[in-house]
Amino acid sequence: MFDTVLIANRGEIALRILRACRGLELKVVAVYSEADRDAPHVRLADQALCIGPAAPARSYLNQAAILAAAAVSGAQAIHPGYGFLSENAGFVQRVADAGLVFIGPSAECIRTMGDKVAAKRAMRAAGVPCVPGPDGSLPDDAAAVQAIAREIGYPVIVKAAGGGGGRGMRVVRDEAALAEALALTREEARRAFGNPEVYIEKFLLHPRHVEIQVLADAHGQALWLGSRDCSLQRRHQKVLEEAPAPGIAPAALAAVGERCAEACRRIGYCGVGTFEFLYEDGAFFFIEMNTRLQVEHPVTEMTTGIDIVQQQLRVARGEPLALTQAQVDCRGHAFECRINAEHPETFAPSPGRISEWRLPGGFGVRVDSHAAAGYQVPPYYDSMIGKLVVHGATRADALARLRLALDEMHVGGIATNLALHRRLVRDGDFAAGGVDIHHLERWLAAV
Ligand code: MV4
Repeated sequence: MFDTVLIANRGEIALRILRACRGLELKVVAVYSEADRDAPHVRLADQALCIGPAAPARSYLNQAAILAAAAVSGAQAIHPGYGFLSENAGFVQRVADAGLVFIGPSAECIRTMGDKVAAKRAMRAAGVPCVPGPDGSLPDDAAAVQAIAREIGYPVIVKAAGGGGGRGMRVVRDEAALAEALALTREEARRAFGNPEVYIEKFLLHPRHVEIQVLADAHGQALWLGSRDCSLQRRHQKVLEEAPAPGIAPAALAAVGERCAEACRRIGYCGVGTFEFLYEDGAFFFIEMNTRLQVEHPVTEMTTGIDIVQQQLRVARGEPLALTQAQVDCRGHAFECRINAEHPETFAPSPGRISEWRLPGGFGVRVDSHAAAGYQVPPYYDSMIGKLVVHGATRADALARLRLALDEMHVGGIATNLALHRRLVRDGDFAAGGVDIHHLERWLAAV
């Protein structure tokens, strides 16, 4: 079906995808910006094409340049990685129209999930538990909205249908603040997403962010690959993730996981995806679905033993899933620390030349990174330079291994968040497991 894959991404994920392609004996075409000439995946690829200047809008987001690179290189498939064009339904359509395979779900599935109102309606209809609130977007009539909010009960949250990932939302504490919040969110949504539609939900005060990884083929089969807890975040940027979500009964996870897999079957989903939930007081509430490979996929790989990127390539190739739900066995516990080139106090990006790069190792330790000694971290992109992933038989074993690995790791020449991770993994609340989405910001304010 295809034997050559174009990787429309950069950094650690481009290298990760290249390795998965190699494992399936697929040829690789790298596309790179002028800032990424010396990237390792560019060197390792069978062919490499420069697609433009450093600015993402002129390279990794330049759809015409990427399609042209596929045409001249003979690539028959495009892997978008995460970010950039990975959830752009228009791009997926153009890829299909060019007779190429997009390694990911259909444009239609991406479009549905990109509209958070449509996504929630589809998931509720498929039996996925959602945050309390009406199924549609809000009317213009202020009195009608007041009645809806009263019915839900304050506090509520107003969210843009075109938003997601923390963009375009506003918490409303009481009726007095409702009208203005609604108007502001609508106006922001119109400007930022070109869609003024907004919807309303009960605002949960202390939830955890728990997500379910799914994998579906083009033949109507779908699996869930366990849970992850991504509650440790700052300003909607995840910092440290783990699998499985700690302290939740396996039967409760299985119940929600089964709902997610069934929802995939219902909407004809193909590829990998993630159902994001808020988890509070023992209940799951769906908020959004990500229709891409995620940064934190390795913790799921470590606990299931499944190469998620290879599976993604296989289902895109039209292969039926070769494993059943009963064969998905989540073993032990895994953590991932996102290693960022950033100032330890201000969190401002800290690009520059890496002078020293010492990696940890040993049993159960994995580092996904494109960096090395001498590597120049460009200022144009995300500041993540690698992911430290550890696995252990139990959460305590994995945490002990993580502490040692963080102590072993050393990056010189640029500022990183390694010191933050070292302190965080010694925090008593984190060690106990199950902290909420506000924990990290509270902790940072206190220390
Ligand atoms: C919420 C919420 C509380 N109640 N929805 C933020 C990102 C976007 N995916 C949804 N978000 C939230 N939605 C209701 N009804 C709290 C958040 C939220 C959050 C969610 C997940 C991870 C981190 C977060 C940080 C702040 C707020």
